[in-house]
Amino acid sequence: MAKHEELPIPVFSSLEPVYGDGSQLQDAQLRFHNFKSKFLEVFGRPPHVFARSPGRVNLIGEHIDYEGYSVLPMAIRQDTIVAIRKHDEGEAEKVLRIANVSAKYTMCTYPANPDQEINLKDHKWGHYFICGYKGFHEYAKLKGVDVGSPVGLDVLVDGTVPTGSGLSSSAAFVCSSTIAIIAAFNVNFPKKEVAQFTCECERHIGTQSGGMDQAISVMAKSGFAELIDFNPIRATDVQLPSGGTFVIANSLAESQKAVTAATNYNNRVVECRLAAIVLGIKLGMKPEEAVSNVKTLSDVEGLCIKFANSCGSSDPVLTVKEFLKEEPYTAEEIEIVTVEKLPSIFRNSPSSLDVLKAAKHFKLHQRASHVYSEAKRVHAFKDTVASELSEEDKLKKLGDLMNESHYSCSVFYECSCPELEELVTICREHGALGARLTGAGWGGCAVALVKESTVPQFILNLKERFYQSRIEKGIINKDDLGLYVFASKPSSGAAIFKF
Ligand code: NG1
Repeated sequence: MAKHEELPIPVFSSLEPVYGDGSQLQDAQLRFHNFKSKFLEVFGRPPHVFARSPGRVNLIGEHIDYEGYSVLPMAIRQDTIVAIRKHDEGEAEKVLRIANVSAKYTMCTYPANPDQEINLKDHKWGHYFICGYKGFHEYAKLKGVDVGSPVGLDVLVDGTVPTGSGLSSSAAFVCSSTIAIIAAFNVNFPKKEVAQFTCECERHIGTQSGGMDQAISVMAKSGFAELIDFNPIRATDVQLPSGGTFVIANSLAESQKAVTAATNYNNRVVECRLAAIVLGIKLGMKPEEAVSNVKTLSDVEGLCIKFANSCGSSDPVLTVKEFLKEEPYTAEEIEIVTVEKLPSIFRNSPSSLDVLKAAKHFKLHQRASHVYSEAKRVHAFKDTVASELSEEDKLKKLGDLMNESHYSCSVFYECSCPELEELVTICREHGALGARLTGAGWGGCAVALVKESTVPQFILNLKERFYQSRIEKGIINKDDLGLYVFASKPSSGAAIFKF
């Protein structure tokens, strides 16, 4: 039997396989009914096909996917749905019209040219669709699939993943767009290939994205979290212990990842690369060789472990402590080691050059310590789930790992913020076995592991301690609370619907 990730994106003729048969299905039926009507109203013709892709919550393994390390997310029920109509070749207007059911997002129009550049200086929500459009064409070309000459597309989008919340609304949007385009062109590809090229094409938006979000959105299976490995992409089912529930709580601080990329997300990617190059050189590589071959901390992990072994340990963090100083490095200090100027090292990556312009110093010790220790926690989490421990002990150990992960994100990776710190503390004070920021951070959501039987009370406590004052200040509406704090079960991955 073909492995799960080698199967194509599933095509369904009804909503049940994705939305089940309970109240979620009823909501979905109404949503798709209204969605179809809206499409007709906006474009005057019905859509040919629909696609959906879910958001995700990352349980553990933060900011390590782009360093080549495995992560452990699960898909959530919130998703993005896309309806699409591909124009006939004869239709005059060769434009992509991208509309949204939410009035907040006005229609975006782009030429049908797949080679167009995305204007990053003028950030528009429709740019994410263009990432998928470009990605599809790039991949089809690579695979020798003839897609004909460019034609217009009418597209309608409806997303329920809150934006800027660390639940991967961007990947849900890019993946559902790409999959809708795939379906509109009547082709399909294995899930692992879609996961790979949607990751690459989301980088057109300017973030040096790691691949976790697209991988889980495309490859998720209902009822399971997934251990996602990279190079090559692989998903292994992880059955979570039944007595625990993951509660997601929004800190209400919006993280604008694309806008703050140069000082936050991409900055960390650059710092990790520099840490890896410096470690490589200190552990015996020639500077030239390290600069051209070392891309990620996983590339020099072997060298770090070898050194650690010589000290009677197997922990790469020991090597980091030995060879990278705790004080932040200046560019000049790093250049003495690399024997090459930083702008020259990153000359092929405009977004990294933006990082160098914005950065005053580089915290190599802290970033590398986080990455190596977090990579270990992911495996400890997976091993705990599979262990013979009692359920009680398992949940406790998983909670501890989540707490350690948060500490490392907050202190070493500095991707938390005051609102997330407050929320995580409140979660722990009210019985969470563990709580941590999830996703890129700098705002967005926390995820807490809570005993199933205490979930309703836990959510009530969060409401009182965290949300009530924000409701009173008018930051959120009390009727919307369910959008900001909810328990989540692992949902299924991307799908195409042909009704
Ligand atoms: P968010 O911003 O939460 O969707 C981002 C990256 C991930 C991963 C996490 C941090 C994108 C699309 N996603 O997720 O690949 O690096 O941050 O673990 O950039």
